[in-house]
Amino acid sequence: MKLRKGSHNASGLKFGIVVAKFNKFVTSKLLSSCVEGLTRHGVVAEDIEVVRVPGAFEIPLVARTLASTKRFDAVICLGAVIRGDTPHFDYISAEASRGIGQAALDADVPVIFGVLTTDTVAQAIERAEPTKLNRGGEAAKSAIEMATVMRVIRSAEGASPAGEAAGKNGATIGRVRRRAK
Ligand code: INI
Repeated sequence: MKLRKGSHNASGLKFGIVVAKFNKFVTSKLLSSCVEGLTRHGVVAEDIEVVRVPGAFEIPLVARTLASTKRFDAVICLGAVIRGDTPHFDYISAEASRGIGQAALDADVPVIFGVLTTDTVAQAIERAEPTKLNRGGEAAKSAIEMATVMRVIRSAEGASPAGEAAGKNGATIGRVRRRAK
């Protein structure tokens, strides 16, 4: 059995971030935690590009466009859809999640779902708070892990079946030794 995994060393990697302006009191916190998470793992400010869109509904098109440029190792989508008294929530959250997933598949680049979908404003605030659940920081970590594991998988495509190789950014291409029975 072979084990392929990413790493948390993101130096030299480039990230695009799409952030919704709707519910900015939440999404601005997601954005700052996300940028902080990236830089803490070695990403420099010049390698982060942020695009603002009106609401979560608009995220997928911009995410797909950014990802398709192939200028980024991953694209991170940040938004906050908060349930109200109408079915609006269901349409927007469904379209955002479906479209973000599709963007990754269309562009063949990791696209991370950092969109909160909550019943209440309090839940959204809790999830955006840097000292609490901090979904912006989590999105950054997922993006780094996906970017590095994709590099590993792609570099393994041409590797010899018997060989072991060290991936870039400390990621692992190796063999899992079988345990003796
Ligand atoms: N957009 C959000 O990002 N979050 C919401 O909670 C929200 N609500 O509740 O309406 C929302 N609506 C705007 C939507 O994303 C589009 O920007 C708008 O419909 C224009 O296409």
